Amino acid sequence: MKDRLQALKEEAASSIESVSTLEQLKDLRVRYLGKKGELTAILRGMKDVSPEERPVIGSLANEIRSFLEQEIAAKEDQLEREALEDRLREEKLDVTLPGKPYPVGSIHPLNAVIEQVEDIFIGMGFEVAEGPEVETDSYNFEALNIPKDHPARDMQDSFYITPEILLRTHTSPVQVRSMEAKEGRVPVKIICPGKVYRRDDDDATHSHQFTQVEGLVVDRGIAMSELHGILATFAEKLFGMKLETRLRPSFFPFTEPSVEMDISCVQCGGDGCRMCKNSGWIEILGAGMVHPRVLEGAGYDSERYTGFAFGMGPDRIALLKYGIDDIRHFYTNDLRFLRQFQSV
Ligand code: FA5
Repeated sequence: MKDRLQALKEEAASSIESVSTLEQLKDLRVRYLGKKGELTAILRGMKDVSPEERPVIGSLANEIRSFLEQEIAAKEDQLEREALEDRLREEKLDVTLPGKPYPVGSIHPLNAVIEQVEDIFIGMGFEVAEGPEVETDSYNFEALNIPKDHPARDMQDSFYITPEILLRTHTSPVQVRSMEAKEGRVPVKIICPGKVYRRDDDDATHSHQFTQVEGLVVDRGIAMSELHGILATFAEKLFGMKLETRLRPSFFPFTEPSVEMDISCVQCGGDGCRMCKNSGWIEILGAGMVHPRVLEGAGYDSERYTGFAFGMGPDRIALLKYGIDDIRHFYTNDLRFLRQFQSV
């Protein structure tokens, strides 16, 4: 019996040694140490062993059992460690590999200019107002002192929806809407960016749909000098350089006096180049003191209050700022064009 036990020990030890999976090891444990296992089967023959030999055989059997249990536990440890190492090897991440490039959009150059304009005026205490793009003839023209026979009211110049409703031709109706909303209170200090529409033929500097930013300040004692100061500060901030500015007399039915503001050419600094048509100056906006009739019409006593207004075209400003040669690039969504403004 001793020999059988010894042989079992050796056979089991070598089987344990040679298994390569945890499954196989489990089978071996059942085969040698289980209730119906080989060691138990040998011990069943104890009844035939002489009483003197029984304790010897018994202790040998226990020794073999605990030896095999230790061997199995050690093998189990080893197989588990190997399995873990295999998994780590398979799941290893190479963090130095370049990532998948996901296309990221960017701000459209026109919107970038509008956002910059907004930031500058907000920094000077203005609020951003909004108004409808589909506007009444009354707000777009009448309330702005634009008489019935003004050429802008011609069907050839504006997009009419009905005789009384049209796509706004400028952002100036928001002047009137903002004053009405304030119900006679001061100060009124707003800018209004937005889309406008005119029946202009599209070319390098004209679009039938373009953007404008309107500005309006109404308070006691507002003078032309404030208009010039604010707009000159704005222009320098927008172009990020020292600039000369000048006001030239102009005409708008809703401002009196009316002016256009020129800045020294951002390309040549005033010496004369193609961009400024050799004049050294570039016009960037129209402005003026709000006409008393417009103030009165919107509920403000023109004897007590004065104001100034201005309107500019971000499309043309963006052409200047980024040296773009054709306004139509802004509206044709050519990715080759738009991708050049990723960092703007
Ligand atoms: C006006 O529209 C006035 N409402 C501006 C104003 C507001 C004056 C407040 C005084 C007080 P004007 O028609 O000049 O003005 O247009 C203003 C700007 O819009 C122009 O300087 C130009 O930059 C831009 N603009 C005009 N027509 C077009 C067009 N077809 N395409 C692109 N930009 C245009």
